[in-house]
Amino acid sequence: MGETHPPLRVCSYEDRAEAMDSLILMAESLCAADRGVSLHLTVPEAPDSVRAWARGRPEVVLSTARPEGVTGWDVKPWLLLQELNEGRPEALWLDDDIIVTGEISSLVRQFPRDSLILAEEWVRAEAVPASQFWGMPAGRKIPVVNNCFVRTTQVHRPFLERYLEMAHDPRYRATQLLPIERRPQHLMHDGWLLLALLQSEEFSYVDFACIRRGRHIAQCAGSSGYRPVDRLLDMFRGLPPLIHGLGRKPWQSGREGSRIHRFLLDLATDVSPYVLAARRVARGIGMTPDWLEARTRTGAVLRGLTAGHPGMAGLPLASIHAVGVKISQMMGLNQREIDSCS
Ligand SMILES: [Mn+2]
Repeated sequence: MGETHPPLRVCSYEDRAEAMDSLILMAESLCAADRGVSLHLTVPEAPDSVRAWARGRPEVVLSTARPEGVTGWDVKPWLLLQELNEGRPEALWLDDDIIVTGEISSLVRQFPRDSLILAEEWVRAEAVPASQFWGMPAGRKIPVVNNCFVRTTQVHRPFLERYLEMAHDPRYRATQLLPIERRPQHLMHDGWLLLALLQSEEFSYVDFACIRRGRHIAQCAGSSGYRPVDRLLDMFRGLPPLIHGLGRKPWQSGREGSRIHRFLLDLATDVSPYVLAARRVARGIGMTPDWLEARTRTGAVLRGLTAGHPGMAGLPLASIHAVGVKISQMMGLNQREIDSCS
């Protein structure tokens, strides 16, 4: 007889009106793909669309009050601590720009019980030293990780409390008001608070692991965060259980740049694995947001030829892009470029 586990508690948060569709699509995809989770969504003043969706899913708890003193900047440690403080053995933060296509509760079980589980970044790079700024001597070198996926257990409470404290720091808060290109590296976004803690001597005892880019999560940054070889293999082994639409959001229409630049961005959006996976979920529940429609004729053709397969439609573009990325890696990709996609 197999071991039985309590449902894995997943939490997420959204307070931007333009991101409500993506929140519903993440939540719907998670509940449909994984019977082993319970989902706690915190959506201050949730619109009717979110309330109506949640009513149809008994495994979902929707909190509509704004937690006191919580903003978009410190929400992750705050929500995770809330779940752990209520006595749950573990809690997982999941970004809402993700589509879930497989069980993540069983994915989590593949890792050591008390590992802090994060996600591999779309590129491999070592994180610049960030702990010294916080007065913490460095203890170890770590790779840049992506905190779209943060699985914590009771042993991580001191870590999360410090993370929350750092998120309240006025120096961090002031930096978050600056445009991204003016922020120093070590204060770029809340992921860097987590990296600083992991680097520090004080928290060097925290055992952390990452879900794998490609096999476990498609990190859809530009066209090749989800590599051509993985796209081909996934035709046979199935899509990765998580598809993350990091970087530019398809519901934000950028109109800057030259005509060709705009065309390429629109085309990349049309064949984005995140957008195509989101479209499948939306169809299943009769949702038709504009941002899932093709913007270019080429994109519509590629979708048609591949029956809208999330990995295949973008394969030609990803292959061209992968060559470009190889060249920039040989020339030394700088960290700011990596960060601008988180
Ligand atoms: Mn994200």
